[in-house]
Amino acid sequence: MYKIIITCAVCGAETTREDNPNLPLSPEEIAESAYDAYERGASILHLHVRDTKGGPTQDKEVFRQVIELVRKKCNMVIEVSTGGAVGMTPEERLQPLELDPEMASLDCGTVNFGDDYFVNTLPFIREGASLMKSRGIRPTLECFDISHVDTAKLMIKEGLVSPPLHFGIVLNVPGGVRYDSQALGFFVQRLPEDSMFTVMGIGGRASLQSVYGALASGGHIRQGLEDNIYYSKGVLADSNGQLVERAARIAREMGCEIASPDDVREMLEV
Ligand code: KMH
Ligand code: ZN
Repeated sequence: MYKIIITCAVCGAETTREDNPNLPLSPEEIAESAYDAYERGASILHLHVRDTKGGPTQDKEVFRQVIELVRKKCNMVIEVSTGGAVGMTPEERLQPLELDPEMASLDCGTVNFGDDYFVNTLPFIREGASLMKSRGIRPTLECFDISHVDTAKLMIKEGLVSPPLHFGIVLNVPGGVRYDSQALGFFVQRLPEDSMFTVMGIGGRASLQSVYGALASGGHIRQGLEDNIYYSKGVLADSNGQLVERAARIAREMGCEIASPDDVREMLEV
């Protein structure tokens, strides 16, 4: 039995306090919420940051501040987002890579994002991949569509991404591929041999389904208020840690061991 990695996506770029009043926004709140998630089983922090008004920013100085605060508390692996928020420029989005984090998300294609669309052109993906390669940053190859898996394979063929491979299969973004076990199975089947993957389900139902889906298909788990604001139908989550704790409990009940940050470093060679 492999060790299960739990990533916590603590605030994202789009979730607001109106959606869930427990959303962490300031650097201190984000770091505190990440630490709570770590104590309850998370080993990777998927990190977005917010400006002083609570809006999304890719300002590397804010990332630096949060990373320093997290580092004072625990040794979680930090995966910075290069997705940022819909509408941000490529230059803006890639800024946090300058901090040489251990990991970063690399979104492998364009997708509807509610009434918006999230743009990831081939030149942008190549630029992100080559920056990550030159800086020794392990990408999480986020795929919202099967074509994105093929794009990730193209990056591998072009020598811009190399093993160990870690994919993020992102299902149920409004306007994207809906979550169901057949869709998840098809994605998994299309991944290169020996890939590791984390399943991300957006929205309350899909997020909980993704925990079971990951465990059933040999993948890893992501939870957090970026993906889902609910604990159960109509009941808001009281924290990121609460969602992580449930996922860790389910994984343990299925006989799995939860990976520590150092296990992640070994598994993903970060
Ligand atoms: N906020 C979304 C538009 C990522 O972190 O790489 C993109 C996103 C993906 O969250
Ligand atoms: Zn994200």
